Order: sequence, then structure tokens, then C-alpha cells
Amino acid sequence: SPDASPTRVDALVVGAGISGIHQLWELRGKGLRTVLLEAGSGVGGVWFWNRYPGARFDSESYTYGYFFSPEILEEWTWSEEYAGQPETERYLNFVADRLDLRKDMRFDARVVSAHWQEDERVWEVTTATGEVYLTTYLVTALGILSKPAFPRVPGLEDFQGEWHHTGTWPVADVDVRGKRVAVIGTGSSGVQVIPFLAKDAASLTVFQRTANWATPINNFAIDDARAADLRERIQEIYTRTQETPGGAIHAPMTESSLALSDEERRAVWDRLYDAPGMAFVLGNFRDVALSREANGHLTAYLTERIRERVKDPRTAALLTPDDHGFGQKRPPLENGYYEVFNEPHVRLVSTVEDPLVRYTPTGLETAIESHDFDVIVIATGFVAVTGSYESIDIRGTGGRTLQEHWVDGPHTFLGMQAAGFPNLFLVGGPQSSAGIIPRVTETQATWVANCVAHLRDRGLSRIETTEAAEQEWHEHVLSGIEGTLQEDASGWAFGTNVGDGRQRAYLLYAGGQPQYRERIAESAEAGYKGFELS
Ligand code: NA7
Repeated sequence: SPDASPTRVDALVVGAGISGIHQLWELRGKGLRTVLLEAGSGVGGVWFWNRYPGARFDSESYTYGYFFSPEILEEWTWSEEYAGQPETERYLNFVADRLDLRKDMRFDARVVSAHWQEDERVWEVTTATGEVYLTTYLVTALGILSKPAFPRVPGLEDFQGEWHHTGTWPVADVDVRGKRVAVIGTGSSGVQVIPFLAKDAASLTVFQRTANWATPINNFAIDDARAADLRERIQEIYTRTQETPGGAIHAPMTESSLALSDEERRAVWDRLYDAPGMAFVLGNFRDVALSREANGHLTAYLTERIRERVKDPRTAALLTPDDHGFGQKRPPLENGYYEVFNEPHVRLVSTVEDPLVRYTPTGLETAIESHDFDVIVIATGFVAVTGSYESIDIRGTGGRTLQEHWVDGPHTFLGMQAAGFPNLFLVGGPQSSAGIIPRVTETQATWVANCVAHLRDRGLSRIETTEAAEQEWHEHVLSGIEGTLQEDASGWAFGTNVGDGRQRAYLLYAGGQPQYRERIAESAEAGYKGFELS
């Protein structure tokens, strides 16, 4: 009840996703009284909420999971190279149980505010049900893709049918058999869910604003021999993830694609197109990310592949991006996506040609047509990275809100802290992540636990970064995309997908994971340079 006295802890973690779970384990390992609050009713984060059919890793399962625990590595075996959502959710539940983490987790506990109390040097954290926690250290592990973004189309409350956002899919099965189904959005989520909906629906209408450069995932089952081999090589695999920019086993090829002949390039791309996972995306020629000409050759190649797979030339043309190069938006991985559009009951509508106007009681109205649907699936993505922070009233010194601090886009030092917000650590927050997020957040979770132990061991209880340090990091973050095709890219990594007038700001970190790890380690080794300790 709201009158109950606050619970006092040393550290509080928000979020029981893959990062928060690890953070809880690390803090507990330092002997800190730690509690974790989670809005959902179970562990998993992204893998709890995104339970739409077809939701799946597109990084190798074993490079996405945890490496810190020998027990977990020994006792868990992935069944597929790219595990589906149910398996990943099972995995995270297994970890929570195996490491006995559940006893410090509180579910259905949505944090609504966190206010810094300078006098007592505590964060006062309040949940939607009025529970209050006082904590010396606050760690947000909110996930970079957790706050759903909706089309700015009125009338959803009028729609009498069933609707679901892919990012908050219900636990109960959604049965679309024999139903008229709509999907809005063709990013990674749309591209994953569409083939599954097409299989069961009586009709499927896909509303596409922007086509994406999707390439095949080429998933496969992990048999006993491969499982044994992976187990044997796991340290080698881990070392590889620590060396590549994206924390993946794939890394770009340094040779110039422009130095090759058309035939030579095509041979490489044919091979990558048939290779599993992110090989095509992350293992492509480096110059594709730097040179418009190189990128143009690649998109010409992919345009041909789309034409080969989609029978109707007009549909194929609509499915071919005309507004961005390969990699300027995060490319989806697909399994039979393009072939879906050859089926007679599937229709593609471009909302550029025929914009969505409103939801109606029976469906959706576009500028030129009225559509009836039983189910509408909203696959329009997320208010990425900072969106989850906007849902919490976070106030630092002097009552200043984090939203005020970030009004021109996020400002942090090392992606770990914001000036004016002492003892608040961001794990998987802005200006720190890109690539395989758990490979970044594991580094951060360890760093945070070491930092807190460092303070405790010296009788200190306050750490805060400075605006000067933030400024320096800001420049460093921007330098990571300078001279690359990311400079004029758009999409969720820049917040431009939301369409609410927010300023375009780069939300990720493009300097590569090895450099990121180096930077945060350097600061720690220098006694937490860029922070004030007291
Ligand atoms: P994404 O990648 O942001 O994709 C959302 C899609 O929804 C994208 O195609 C958007 O088009 C589209 N969209 C957004 N608003 C509208 C409206 N109003 N009408 C039509 N279409 C719209 O989110 P996902 O959930 O697919 O994937 C997120 C990440 O998760 C992904 O990158 C992986 O890292 C995992 P747009 O391109 O904005 O024009």
C-alpha cells in the first residue's frame, strides 16, 4: 500500500531483460542488497514482450546469450542457430532459476518515477502500484527497443476488431485462421511476422511506408555434433565477439569492393546471400558503409534478387527501397518474406502512394480506399533507446528531469551516466550500444558492479559525471559516424521513425565494441576519470 514504509536497498535494477538479469547477478556478487523491478509479469524483456509468431534472434544464439557463467554455458544447449522467441524466453527463465535470481525480482512492478534525494544520497523509486524503494544506486536496464511506437493515425479506439502491437504481443495465442488481417510496418518485426500471418489468414494486407533491404536468415537446427563443437570452441567464439565491431562472429571485409570486377563482387554476394544470419549485413565489404558507389553496386545486386523472387514487377518495385542505401537502416533478416507477396490472398499497399487516414470500427481507411479487417497487427517499431526513459519521471539534482537534460537528444558520458544524475547508471542506454547488445551490456554490468564496489571500499557513496565529460563523449560518438553513410541515415537509431517532431539525434555508438570497452576501462583504471566521486 502507499502508506507502507519504503524498502531500503543498496542497489536497484530496473528491467528483467537480458541486461538487467546480468546486472542483478553482478551486484549481488559484490554483496550488495539489490532488488530488481520489472514491469512485466516474467523475465525476458524483449523476449517477454515480443512474442509474435516468427520473433527470432538474427544473431547466432550462442553469441547472444551469456558467457559469464560456466554452469549456464555447460547446461544450456540452443536448438537452432537463430533461436525463436519461445526458446529465448525459456533460456532467460532458466538463467533466472539456475542462478537463483528470482528471489530479488519483483514482477508487475512498473517504475513510474525516480527522484534523487541529495540530502540522504538516495534515489526514491516509486512503482505504478505505489510501492516506494530507497536505493543508493539505481541502474536502468530498460532495453533499447522497448517502448512501442504507433502510427500517427487517429481512431484506434474505434476499431472493433482485435489489434496487437508486435512489441506487446499477448501471452495467449492470437488465432488468425480464416481472418482478414492487416499489418502496418515492414521493419524487422513486420518482416518476421508477415510470413506467419500469411500462412493462416484468409487475406493479408501489408501497409508499407518504406521498403527495407532484407536478406535471408538461412537458419538451421543445431544437431548434437554442432552443439558439441560449439561447446568446445566457446571461449574462441567469445574471443571473436570481443574483437569484432558489432560483438558478432561476423566482421566487415577490409578489401575494397570497388577494386573488384562485377563478376567478382557478385560471387562474394552470392556466397553471403546464402550464408547464415548477419553474414551479409555485418560481413560485407567495409566500403559499402562508406562509399555511395560501393553501396549502389550492392543495392543493384539486391534489387535483382528481389525481382527474381517476386513475380509481379510492380510489387517487386514497391518492395525495393528507393530512399536509403543498404545499412542506412538496420536490414531485416527474412525467411520466405518476398515469396509471400506471390500469394493471391496477400496484398501490398504503399502508404506513400495511398496514406493511412484513420482506423474505422471495421478496419482502416486510406486516402483512396476503405478496408475491412478482423485483426490489425501494428509492427511500427519503437521509440528507440530514449523512449523507455521518457516513460519514467526521472529527476536528478535540483529536480531537473532527464527529459529536460536530453531535449536535444541524449547526452551521457561513456553511455554510463548523465550529468546531474548522480548514482544513476545506464545499462544499454544511449550512446553506448550497437551490434549485439548483450555483448555491450555485459561489459557495462560488470563495470557498474566494480564501480559501486570501488566506492564502497573507499567509504564513498556518490558518483556523478560532468557536463565537460559529456561534451567530450558527444563529440566522440558523432565522430563514429562521420564520413560514413550513417551521416544522412534515418530510422529508429536517429529517432526519426517516431514522427512527433523530436530532434534527429544519433542514439547509438558506432565506434565499435572493442573501442567502447577500452574507453570505459580506461576511465575506471584512472580512478573513474570523467566522474566526480565523494
Ligand atoms: P522498425 O525497424 O523501426 O520498423 C518499423 C516499420 O514500421 C518501418 O517499416 C516503418 O517505416 C514502419 N512504419 C512506422 N510508422 C508507420 C506508419 N505510420 N505507416 C506505415 N508504416 C509505418 O521496428 P521493428 O520492430 O520492425 O524492428 C526494430 C528492431 O528490432 C530492428 O531494427 C532489429 O534491431 C530488432 P519507416 O521505415 O519508418 O518509414
